[in-house]
Order: sequence, then structure tokens, then C-alpha cells
Amino acid sequence: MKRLIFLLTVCAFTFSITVAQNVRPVKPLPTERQLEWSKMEFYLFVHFGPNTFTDLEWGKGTEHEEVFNPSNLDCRQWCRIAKAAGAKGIIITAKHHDGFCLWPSKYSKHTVAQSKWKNGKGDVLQELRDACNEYGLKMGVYLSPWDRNHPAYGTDLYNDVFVNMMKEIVEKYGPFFEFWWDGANGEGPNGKKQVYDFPRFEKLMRTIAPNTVVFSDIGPDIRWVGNENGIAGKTNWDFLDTAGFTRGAGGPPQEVLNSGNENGKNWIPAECDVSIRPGWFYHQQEDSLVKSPEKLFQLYLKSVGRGSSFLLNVPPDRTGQINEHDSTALVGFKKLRDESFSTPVAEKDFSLSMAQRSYTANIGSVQMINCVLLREPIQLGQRVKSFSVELLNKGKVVYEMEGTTIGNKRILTFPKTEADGVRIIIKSARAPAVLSKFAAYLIDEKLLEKD
Ligand code: FUL
Repeated sequence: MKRLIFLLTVCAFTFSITVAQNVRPVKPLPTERQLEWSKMEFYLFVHFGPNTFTDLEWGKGTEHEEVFNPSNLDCRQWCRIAKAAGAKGIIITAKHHDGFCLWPSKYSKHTVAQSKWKNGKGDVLQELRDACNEYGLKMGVYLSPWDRNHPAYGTDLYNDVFVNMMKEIVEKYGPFFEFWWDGANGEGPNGKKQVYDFPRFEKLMRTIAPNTVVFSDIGPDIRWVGNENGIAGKTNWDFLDTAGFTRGAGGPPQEVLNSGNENGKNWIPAECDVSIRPGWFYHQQEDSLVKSPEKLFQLYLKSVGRGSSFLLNVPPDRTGQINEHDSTALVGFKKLRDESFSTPVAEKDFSLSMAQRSYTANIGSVQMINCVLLREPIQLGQRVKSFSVELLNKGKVVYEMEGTTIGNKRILTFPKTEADGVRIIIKSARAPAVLSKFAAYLIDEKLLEKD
């Protein structure tokens, strides 16, 4: 019955075209690999390594390899939980700042091979690769350029080490959907800061992994969102000007990373990274501080719902498995998304061949709604600068709200209102605007977006 009502509602939709114009792509445009990445939306981050066992966040690099000894590592358990949470992939810290490699690298003596775990025969990246294949998840890697252990760090030779490690993991454990270069950069053992050869690193990645998006503060493919709270700007452009900026301390101001550059030259969308716990690594004393399903839903609205992606860190505990506190929160978060978004009150995909200045959706009968979802077809470029949403009831505007950018996805929530129609008016745009999707929902009131 619910399905029948839904179908009738959808069929009752009509769309008025006030001004129709042919649509041409407007630059900058996403590459194929960036478009693929934009479909990922929600995926997990896994911080795991010596810090898990020493209770540190930034290992010093002097930790004995023996500290790394998970009692019952199970990457299949990570994948089962990722699937149950509706995440589409997992990015693992192959090497964090302490330099410890979760795979038996030929280019370091600070790896799983020197640990006692599985008598030095273990390989976390291989186990995760196999589990991701089995569960149909995409795999990504975080490889910290900053290395507090490697003897070559702080010299030119370290650039060769980093290149060799990238090649090694791409060849052995790829393909990766994303490769993460952290911006943190400290002193080397010789007191010098590393001068990274990023142009060489970028060229290498394009050659050995052309379909992999590369993340760093300033791209080249994906940018940091400017905070570690998982929150994108309400105005969020997929563009960034990178000229004159470097990774780390020399990056653009955090507000710019948060909102992008409206007239930016490069397509470099934001990714929202945040941990489910206060720290990035597992600490037992934080078990009671795991974010609730409601809090995670808020972050979803402020990341995916603002045209960005949601990279949620879920750190395994000392057994090598995701702790029950975290898995319970993740399953609860998935339930909230399903309850909210699986049965739209109204929904419509638009033709992309015409640009419109306003879209009027007749719901057919009066319905209660408190959430609207809009999408732009980003393969044609990001266009909308500002818009308003009017809720209509018997021809009258009963509620109105304003928005700025839309991008890949924009989710707006508002107090529940009875409406028999919705009008979206494009107020300003970089080029004739086109929407690809509209949907309206009635979600639990306690889930409405809070500032
Ligand atoms: C930061 C790091 O310093 C943190 O330890 C963590 O890995 C986070 C995702 O990025 O820059």
C-alpha cells in the first residue's frame, strides 16, 4: 500500500519550465576518476598500528616492533561491519607518522615483518585486500609522508623511499579508489624538515594508478575540508585555487578549504574526515565517547548533505577488531538513514537537456514534509550559486528557505510543514542551471539539522 501511494505521488508530479535553455558543460569539470569517487559518499577510515597498543595518537617512531600484536585480527569483521553500515569502502593507515608499515615493506625495517604478530609472517594490507574483494568493498590507503622512524627521513633519499613504497603497495594490493597523503610534517632525525618531491609523487600516481583519486590538503583530486569535525561549508564549491599553496602549513586558509573557491580554477571537491571517537586510534578510555547514531546522522547531513563525502574513522581495538561500541553506533546510523530516506514522500529525476530557472513539483495531495534533497549533474560542472525552496499549499507559499550551492547533493531540513507542492527557484548561477534530482521526505523530528 505504501508503495502504491508512493507511485501515485511520483506520477502526480509535474514540472513547469519558466525559461528553458540548452545545457553545455561549464568548466572546471570533474575527471572520470573524480566522478567515480563522487558516488562513494560514505566510507570508513581505519587507523591501526603501534599507537593502538601504546595508547598514543602520534607515535614517536621509536616504539619496538613487538608492540604491534593484535590478538585476533579479522579484516572480514571490519568489512561485515562496513557493509552493515552502508559504507562503500575502507581506507587504512598503511603507515602513520611513526613509520610502522602494516605490510612487509622491502624499504623499511619497521614493519609487521619485524613484529611478533603471526611470527613476522602477517600482512594487514593483504588481509584487508582479500576481505574487501570478498565483501565487494573498495579499498584505499593512507600513507603518511611524515615518517618519524625512517633513517633517510629529512634527506633526498627519503623521496625515493616514499616513491618505492607507493609503487610497492599499488602493485601488491591495488587497485585503490583513493590514496591519502597527510599534510602533517615534522622534523627528521637530522633536525631537518623533509623537502618532499610532490610533483614526482603526483606523476608517479598518474602513471601507476590513473583511476585512483589522490587526497591531500590541496588535491590534486580531493581536498581536505579544513577541519577534522566532518563538516563542510553550507556553501561548498567543488573548485579550488592551488597556485602558491603547499600541503600542510602552507595550505589555503581553513575557511577556503571548507567552502572552496567560487571562481576556482581546478575541480578539487572536499572530503569530510572525522573519527567516531575523540581520537583517531583506539583508546579503551574512549569507549563511552563513541558518537551516537543521531550525531553521525547530523554529520551525514553536514558532509554528504552539503555536496561532500563522509570519511568516518572507526579504529579497531587491540584484538584487531572493531569494538562493539562502534559497531552498534554504525548499525544505528544505517537504520536512521534507511528510515529517513528509503521511502520519499515525493521523488523525481530530471532531464538534463534543458536548464530551468524554476522547478515546480505538485505532490498531488497535501503531505507532511520536513526534508528536501536536490542534486546537480556535476558532470556538467557545478553551477548554482543561490536558490530558494518554497513549500506550497493550495497555491500559497507556506514556508520558504534559502540556500547557496547544491553540487553533488544538497539536503535541507526544516520544521515539518503540510504541502501539496514544492517550488525551487534558482536565484543565481554561474551558467544556466540544471537539477538532476529532487526528493522530499518526512524524517524523525529529532534528526533535523542542528547548527
Ligand atoms: C592528521 C594526522 O596527524 C592524524 O593523526 C590523523 O591521521 C588525521 C586523519 O590526519 O593530519
